[in-house]
Amino acid sequence: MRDLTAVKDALKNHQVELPSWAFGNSGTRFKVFGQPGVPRNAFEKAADAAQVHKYTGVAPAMAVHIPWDKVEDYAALAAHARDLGIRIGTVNSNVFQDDDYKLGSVCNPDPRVRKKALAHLLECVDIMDATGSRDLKLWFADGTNYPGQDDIGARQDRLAQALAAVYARLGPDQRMVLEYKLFEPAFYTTDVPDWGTSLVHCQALGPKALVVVDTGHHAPGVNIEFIVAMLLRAGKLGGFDFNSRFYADDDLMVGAADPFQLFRIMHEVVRKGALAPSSGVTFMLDQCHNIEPKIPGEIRSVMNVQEATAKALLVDPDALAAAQAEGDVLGANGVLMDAYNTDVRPLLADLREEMGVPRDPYRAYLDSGYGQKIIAERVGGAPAGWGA
Ligand code: RM4
Ligand code: MN
Repeated sequence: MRDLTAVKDALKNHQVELPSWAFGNSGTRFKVFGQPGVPRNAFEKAADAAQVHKYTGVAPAMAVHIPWDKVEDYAALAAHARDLGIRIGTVNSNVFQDDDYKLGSVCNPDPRVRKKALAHLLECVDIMDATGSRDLKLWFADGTNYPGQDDIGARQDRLAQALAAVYARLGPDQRMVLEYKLFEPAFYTTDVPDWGTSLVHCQALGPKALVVVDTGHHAPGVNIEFIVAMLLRAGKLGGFDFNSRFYADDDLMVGAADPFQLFRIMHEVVRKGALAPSSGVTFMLDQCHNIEPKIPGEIRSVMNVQEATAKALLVDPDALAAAQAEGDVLGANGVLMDAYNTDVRPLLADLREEMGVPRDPYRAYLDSGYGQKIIAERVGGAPAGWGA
């Protein structure tokens, strides 16, 4: 039996960061389906993110995506977030939506395009200075579609050069996190396709460069918790982009497709003491709500992360260690499954009551009338979406 006070304390301190873009319109590769009441700008996105925090109590940061969240005054955006009880988190760069980037950004064979991409990344660090954000998230759509299209090694050299320039620009408390994705939009080579490539670059750069694991960015069947264990062992796990996928990068709500995988990942995190904010691991969501309502979708995801985390915290470490040491295969697996099969929803409801938030955040939000209010108020203007 685990000490429930310790489990609850760990859960109270565990924070989930929300992506601003989850509140705007998004879609599939074929169609963006607009929804009424979506934010028109980053200020309104922060208001929606603050709702998720209000009802869950554990989501006090909103990541921004530049230029989707471009504003005149980033310090004012940060102040607005603070007034709403949240903060601006990770700054996500975007070097994949400009005509110039057809053949890549920082790996592009054209030095003019590389320079332009680097200037954007450096601008993102300026924004971090203004918002007080710690992390710059880098994801590159760079790659090639045809054998012979470009030199694989030369592209890595160009990448390393750009990363080094960004690294040199980071302040003492700032970090850069490099995300990988196995394929798409490039289908022959992708310049940062896997955690190994990301890790090699981060290790060459230094302690302020870390790997970010987007759970949707792997081939089916990949053991993500193994990657997590390896990165934690190397002190190189910067954070997660949580979502679910049935195929690849579906960006569905985390814990929707495979809650057991999420539990296994959180078990590695808990086991390595990486749950608390002081561990430096960011637990971010990276989702697109195309057919589901956005704020409830984020609330559901936060609750799914909490359920997986609570179950991971319920694993009895002594019983597990003893079974492992004895080579008791079924006993060790049983310890894990006992925790996974525990219904933690009553525990989480009690925890929320202690924290002063509703026992059922999802229902409380639906009953609050906020969804109807923004539909009535946000009339006119251009709804925020994937376009810059
Ligand atoms: C990418 C990647 C990034 C996200 C963009 C929108 O596939 O997951 O994290 O910023 O999509
Ligand atoms: Mn991502």
